[in-house]
Amino acid sequence: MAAACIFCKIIKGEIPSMKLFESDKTLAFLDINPLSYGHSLIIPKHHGAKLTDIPDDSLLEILQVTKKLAAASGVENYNILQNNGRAAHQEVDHVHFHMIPKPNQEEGLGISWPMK
Ligand code: IU
Repeated sequence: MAAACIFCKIIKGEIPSMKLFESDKTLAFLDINPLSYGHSLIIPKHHGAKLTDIPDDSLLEILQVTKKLAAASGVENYNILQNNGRAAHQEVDHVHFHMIPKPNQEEGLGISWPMK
């Protein structure tokens, strides 16, 4: 845990979030500024800024949780996005995977892309 990290504060419950899933290694919650309905963040509880800072077992669980989260929500079309570094639009220095549902084209809606 990093004292000043906002996602560590969310993990500790010091900042509220809309939690979707929690285990000893992983937390999933709704993004506060969603690009589409259901935009979620799946994060390791282990603090690390970059993908290379996160243990492999934690990364594996994140992908498993992301898959189950999409299936449980009935989301069939979605993007998984993980940004590393400012030039790649990383704003929060605690590794996070975005799960961004992509509404049906027929509905005339779309996520903004690229992010930000
Ligand atoms: P990025 O990959 O670091 O650019 O994404 C950061 C995301 O974290 C972005 O989509 C924010 O809306 C989201 N977020 C959040 O859900 N809750 C917060 O308190 C903060 C950022 I700060």
